[in-house]
Amino acid sequence: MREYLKFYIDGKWVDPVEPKTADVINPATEEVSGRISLGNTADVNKAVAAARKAFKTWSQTTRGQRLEILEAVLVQYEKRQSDIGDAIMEEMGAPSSLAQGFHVFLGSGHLKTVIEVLRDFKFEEQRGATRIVKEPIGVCALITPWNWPINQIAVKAFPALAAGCTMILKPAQLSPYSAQILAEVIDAAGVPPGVFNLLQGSGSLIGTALSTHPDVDMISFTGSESVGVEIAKNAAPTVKRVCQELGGKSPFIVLDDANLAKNVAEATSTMMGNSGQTCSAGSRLLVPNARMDDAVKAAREAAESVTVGDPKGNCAMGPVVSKGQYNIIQQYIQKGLDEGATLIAGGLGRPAGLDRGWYVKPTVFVGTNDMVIAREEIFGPVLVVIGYKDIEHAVEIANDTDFGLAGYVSGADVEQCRAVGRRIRAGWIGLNGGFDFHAAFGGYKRSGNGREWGEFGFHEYLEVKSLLGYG
Ligand code: TAP
Repeated sequence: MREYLKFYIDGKWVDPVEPKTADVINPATEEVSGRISLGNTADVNKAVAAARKAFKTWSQTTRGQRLEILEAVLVQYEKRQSDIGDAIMEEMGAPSSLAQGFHVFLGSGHLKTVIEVLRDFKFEEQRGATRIVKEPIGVCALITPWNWPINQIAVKAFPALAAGCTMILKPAQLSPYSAQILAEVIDAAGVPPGVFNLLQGSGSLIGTALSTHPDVDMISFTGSESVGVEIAKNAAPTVKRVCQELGGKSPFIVLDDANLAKNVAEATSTMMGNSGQTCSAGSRLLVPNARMDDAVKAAREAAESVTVGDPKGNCAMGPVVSKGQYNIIQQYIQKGLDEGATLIAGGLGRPAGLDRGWYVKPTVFVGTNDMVIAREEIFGPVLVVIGYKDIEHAVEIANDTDFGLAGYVSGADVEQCRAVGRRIRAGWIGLNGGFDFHAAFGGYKRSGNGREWGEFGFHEYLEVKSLLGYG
């Protein structure tokens, strides 16, 4: 049993102002795996005051001082990687290989990238007689979800530290452990008191207290569209910057010259990774009508070969994060059946032999782009295959969505892939695969308004000042 009952405020582990705890449930067993404290507005006020006080000095540190601290954080992170991986497996159900692998790797990858960017980042430049100076925005509230818990914190906290900001992190109640260990890492690295503060608790209470707080300068939020909108409304009266990284319903276009069986199989198994709980998942698979039969065969085989099971064991997919998420996904599968989509793999209920734990069958439908299952973010292992007539039609379907987070194109003709990629109205386009920590990550349309990762993540945490008559 884990017990994380203290918050990290002003460089110390402190009790909440009023004791209140909540159980954390292991989604693989439905059993209690530990307890956390839940904060209230008095805890928020303490954390914001600490961050405000620390901003005076942290914002004035040199690039060299911040690099030294970030390098110390990396050393401590690398010492705790296996603890972080275990925590992620236990809190949100990622298979051990994934939690210890990609989840943990994303944290250190972002940190190394931030260090690399900070070495050369231009905080000042001369433009004619004007000096442009980029300064830290101030006290930032970082509100994060449970789906890639360390990644989501890393893309906010590390660039914020590098930019000279101070912060209060509020992770999701469903994934509190990895955040606590990260706070231990930050403490062990010697980050000065008040620069990084951690509170646990409900979004509707402490998330709202942070969003409305007059002494918080910026909110960086990743999660659902509805909460993103609420935060923006709550933040409006104090004119805070609000950066939103929201959901997606991203198209994966397989072009007609592609190795269809291979690409469809890869797209299907990738989409099922992390139990489909990835905002940038290619959850609409667009294939040429003329090759639909082959696509169905490849998608069915790929979905049926995804091994679902206990995250501690050797499986490709664990449970989804919670009972609530399980129920939402089941409702969407039912909706797909009701609206006449053709089920080609998976379906309602748990996979055979898995009676406890929030396990979902890797599910594939063939449907049309007007169906609810093709329009709303399901956030589970549910893929919709959609046929297209020609490239124009594929691009039209790809862009016929409220979202614009990601898109994927695969095909043999590289120039054609590039041309199609350019036409997708989304912020992150994979052309025959590819991964880059320096690429900007963020959405068009209702997928958000910010850009994280690499150098782009720095800009979120900076104000731009013009000193006229400088030169
Ligand atoms: P959200 O409700 O959006 O939660 C994300 C974070 O926001 C959590 O830390 C949450 O706190 C906090 N929060 C909730 N209400 C808040 C408020 N009024 N003010 C400030 N912060 C608030 O996501 P969820 O419930 O975990 O998942 C619901 C759906 O959101 C999913 O089905 C999925 O579609 C989508 N989702 C998208 C993403 C990405 S990366 N785009 C990630 C997760 C979920 P709590 O600890 O109280 O939850």
